[in-house]
Amino acid sequence: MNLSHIRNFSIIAHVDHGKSTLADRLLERTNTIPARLMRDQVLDRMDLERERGITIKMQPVRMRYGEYILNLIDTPGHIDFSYEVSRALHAVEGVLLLVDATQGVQAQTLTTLAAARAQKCVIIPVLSKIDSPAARIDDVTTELIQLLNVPKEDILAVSGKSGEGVDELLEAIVARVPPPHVADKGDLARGLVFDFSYSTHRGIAVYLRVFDGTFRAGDKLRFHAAGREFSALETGIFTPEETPALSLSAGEIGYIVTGIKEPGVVAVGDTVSAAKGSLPALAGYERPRPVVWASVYPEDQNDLPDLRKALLRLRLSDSSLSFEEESSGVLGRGFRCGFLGLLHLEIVTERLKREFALRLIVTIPTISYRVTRINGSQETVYTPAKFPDHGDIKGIEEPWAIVTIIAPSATTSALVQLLYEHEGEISATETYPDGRVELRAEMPLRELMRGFFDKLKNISSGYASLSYEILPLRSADVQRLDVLVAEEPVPAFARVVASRRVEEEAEKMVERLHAILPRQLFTTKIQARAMGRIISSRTLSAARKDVTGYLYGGDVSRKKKLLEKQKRGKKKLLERGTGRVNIPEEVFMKMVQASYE
Ligand SMILES: Nc1nc2c(ncn2[C@@H]2O[C@H](COP(=O)(O)OP(=O)(O)OP(=O)(O)O)[C@@H](O)[C@H]2O)c(=O)[nH]1
Ligand SMILES: [Mg+2]
Repeated sequence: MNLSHIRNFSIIAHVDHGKSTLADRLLERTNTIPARLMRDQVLDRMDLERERGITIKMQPVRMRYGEYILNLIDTPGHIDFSYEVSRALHAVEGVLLLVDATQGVQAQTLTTLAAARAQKCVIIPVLSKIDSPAARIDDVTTELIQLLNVPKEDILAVSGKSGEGVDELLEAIVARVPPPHVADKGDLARGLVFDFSYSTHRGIAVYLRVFDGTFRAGDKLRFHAAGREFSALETGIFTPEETPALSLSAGEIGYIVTGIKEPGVVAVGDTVSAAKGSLPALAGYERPRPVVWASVYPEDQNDLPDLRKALLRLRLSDSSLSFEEESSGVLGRGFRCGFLGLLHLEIVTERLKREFALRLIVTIPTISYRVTRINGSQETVYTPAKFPDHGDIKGIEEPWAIVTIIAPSATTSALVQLLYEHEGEISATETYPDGRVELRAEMPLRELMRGFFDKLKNISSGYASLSYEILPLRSADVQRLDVLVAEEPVPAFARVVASRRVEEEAEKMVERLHAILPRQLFTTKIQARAMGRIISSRTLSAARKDVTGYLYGGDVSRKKKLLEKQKRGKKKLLERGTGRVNIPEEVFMKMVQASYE
């Protein structure tokens, strides 16, 4: 393969700005996908992607354009999947930075642009959706000129609907994206793993960008970090299906089938090279740091091994997922999982349910805290029930985030108010040519995860966009809040909340439980406790309930059956940790389960 004829590029943009639709047109013009197989956003191959109309996973595909080979990687726009974008950027020399002409520059435009610059990718600015009657081509062009400091002629304009501008775009890709640079290191092959796929009979296929030499089927290869050797079963390219090719050479993007079946061996960011070679590992990428945690339990404990298998399998197609086994007295054994955001959490649990037919309990997501105890020892706590007693704590730290919000100017005052309510500290503001404001603020991650996105959507009628990056830990003023039923704390109901909101939260939780907990045979106190003090309390009056009362006459066996059932119920409630009160399953679930409304 002549290197000067290869172009590797990625499409990056804010969510919904038309990346996958533009990819459709590129695939069409290059006859990569036959017309009969073409459909909207054809690279969105997962059911969930198609149903929700969003891209979740990056997708590489190779196209032929005249004498050129174009390797395109389509990326997701949603912030929760930015790890996909960052990995894609390691494999390419250029990006199409798409900006929706009806929307203008949005928060993720800025974040993905910064990521592409950090990778030294050539940036081709492209206005999208220019066919739309709502397109503001001149305004948005001006925005891009300001943002990128480029002449107007550098900005392309396309429609993924009509195909307008796509031919010019293909020419620009060839002209502006540099061919891959390959240092002459002789014949030794070396590549960087950016993704995987898995199939039961062939095991793991690694997706990689080749930087040196040539890979062929039969080669003896080695993973550097994993320290594992294997024999390449097949090399190939993406059409977008995995399609065998005789070899993969420096500068190309493709896959190698490894035959390795056990999960957990191969990681993205690892280097694959000739087993006997002496080339050092390529600079990989950091594992992403989870932002929120939630526990996932099988509804039926017998499904635990299946859930473990499913998580390991899912991690092969989602390398940002992390998890470890844990047990909770109440829910049995399960997994504490780390996610890159709330949408990521939702997508992962949905995939576990669908792709692996599992019935799951997912707990309310929380963030992590770094706690220093009185004796000086430090730990990261990501389960509220494990948060130490207040008397044992010397200091607490929590992650902060810097958020970038772009919003219509009419919402500015509501936005400032919202930021204030969420402990946000505004650090910079800027006004765009079209009057929109860009606002940067620092705030505790905890506050960002407390419904901030939804509230932002509401106050801006959906016109604001948000992006964020995690900052180092800062000192936190938070407390553990416990809920007690009949004077006994229920560990699974514990939460960590801001000191200034502890009373409000306490009231809310007590109210909620009071409203849904059935009356018991005795008067039952429902309380919330923080810093060793009861700060909210309600009393549930007693209800006398005789389970056999309505059975008159002599149906002894039925009566017995009911009593048996009652006994079993008692046993279950003992297992639930509060000996005196039966917290029915559905009440329990309402209190601990995540809900996405
Ligand atoms: N009018 C018009 N609509 C478009 C165009 N391109 C995309 N759309 C619409 O915009 C929406 C989003 O398109 P996608 O191609 O899925 O956007 P995306 O950038 O891939 O979205 P994510 O991958 O989720 O970030 C869809 O409803 C498309 O039909 C275009 O050129 N013109
Ligand atoms: Mg997409």
